[in-house]
Amino acid sequence: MECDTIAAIATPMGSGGIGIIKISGKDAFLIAASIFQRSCDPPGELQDRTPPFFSSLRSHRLYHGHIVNTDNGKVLDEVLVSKMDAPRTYTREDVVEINTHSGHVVLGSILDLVLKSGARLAEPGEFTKRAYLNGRIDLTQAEAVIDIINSRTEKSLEIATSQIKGGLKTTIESIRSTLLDILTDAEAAIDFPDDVGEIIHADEAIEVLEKKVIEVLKKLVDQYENARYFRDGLKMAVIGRPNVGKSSLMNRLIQQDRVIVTPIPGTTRDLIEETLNIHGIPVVIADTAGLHDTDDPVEVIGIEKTQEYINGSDLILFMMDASDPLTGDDIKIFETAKQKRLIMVINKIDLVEDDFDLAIPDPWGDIPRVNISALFARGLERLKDLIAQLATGENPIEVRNRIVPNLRHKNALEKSLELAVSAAQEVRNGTPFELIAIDIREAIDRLGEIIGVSAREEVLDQIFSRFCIGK
Ligand SMILES: Nc1nc2c(ncn2[C@@H]2O[C@H](COP(=O)(O)OP(=O)(O)OP(=O)(O)O)[C@@H](O)[C@H]2O)c(=O)[nH]1
Ligand SMILES: [Mg+2]
Repeated sequence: MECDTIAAIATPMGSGGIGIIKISGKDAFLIAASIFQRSCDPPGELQDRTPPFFSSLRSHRLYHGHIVNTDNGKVLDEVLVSKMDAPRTYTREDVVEINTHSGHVVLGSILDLVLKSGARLAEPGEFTKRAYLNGRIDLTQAEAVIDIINSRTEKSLEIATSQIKGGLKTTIESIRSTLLDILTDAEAAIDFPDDVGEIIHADEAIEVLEKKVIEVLKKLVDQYENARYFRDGLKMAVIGRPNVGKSSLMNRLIQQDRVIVTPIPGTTRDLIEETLNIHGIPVVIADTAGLHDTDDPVEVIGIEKTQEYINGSDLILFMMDASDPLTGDDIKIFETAKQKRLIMVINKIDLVEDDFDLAIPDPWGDIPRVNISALFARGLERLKDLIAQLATGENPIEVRNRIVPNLRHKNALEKSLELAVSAAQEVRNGTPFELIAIDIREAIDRLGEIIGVSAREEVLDQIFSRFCIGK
């Protein structure tokens, strides 16, 4: 267990009302005592401070005073200091927070002083990592912290806050404990082969596996699929021939004249990304260069970039011009994107009759389609509904209080699901308990990885490296 004392600036750097420096670890009070002069203390006492000074202050209270550089007696700032005794703290260690005025120089100087006084600069996410290592939160809750910080819409925030309450952890713990019960029986059956009939009832074991393990795991995997875009965001590209109106749609959706629109085909040459919120889904939308056969070297690069972007996208808006019949270029564009989830967007319907229907090849008939006019803002709500529906499946909008695993969780859930299904089948087939126990033990380990009871060091490193310093 790490036990040195760490410190970092916990607020964003910049000018503002308040900035916070956080110190956590066994020497947090000693360090703070050596640089903090309470308003009610007689001046000049800092060097004589001994650990009992800070320990005598009441926990979870704010104290007014000044940060003083003891080397030269210089006052760095007027501050409020909070002292929090372990274990009722974020990290479960002794914690001090120094509330200073927020400015680059003042925060930097005070942090320097704290580091000189014996703390080490915290790594990204290290405070939260300690909260996890000291058993205050599990891994899913630690991940929820970073999700809360990074939430881009209210809905993604809702998911993250429900996870920080520990919903996923409780569900995983309950599946694990069911599997542990079965494993205990299986091991007893191995040790006492003569009493197998009394120890394990195959039908019961299968039913428990089905109802309490397999069904629950399947539901969690489904929930990942249905709601992951609220959490992770959706990457979407608008593609089509030159001049069909891609940039006009992008500008409409983000409600800004961000991209140049002209009647000249080939206006957009580079790929331009923006973010927007569609029914709570954080969407990254990219306007792309019109795709067609060309020798223009600039356009060729733009087209290559578009093709690369299509591969990494979750959803493609394939745009066509209602006033212009399809060409070979449209067919080629369809071919490059057909592996992806597509919406056909027929633009410029202001130029055609109301009962217009674009003639499209038969195989395109099943692809969701929407008629719009980017110029006159028609059909945009329908387009947004369709995007949300395609991203989230049946019940797009209701995510409140749902447990939504992330990709790391989902991979482990799928693996344990596979193992549970195979264990149930083995019980059915009368496979020896030695083999069944292997599957069940591995399923338990996989689930343990999610909450962190059996997580490897590199998994932890990967999770905590996503944090900023100071959290
Ligand atoms: N009538 C009408 N014109 C539109 C509509 N959408 C775009 N336009 C016009 O079509 C022309 C091309 O629009 P852009 O948005 O630049 O088209 P683009 O697909 O981005 O074109 P490239 O960047 O060249 O590939 C402009 O003159 C737009 O004003 C529409 O819904 N109706
Ligand atoms: Mg354009």
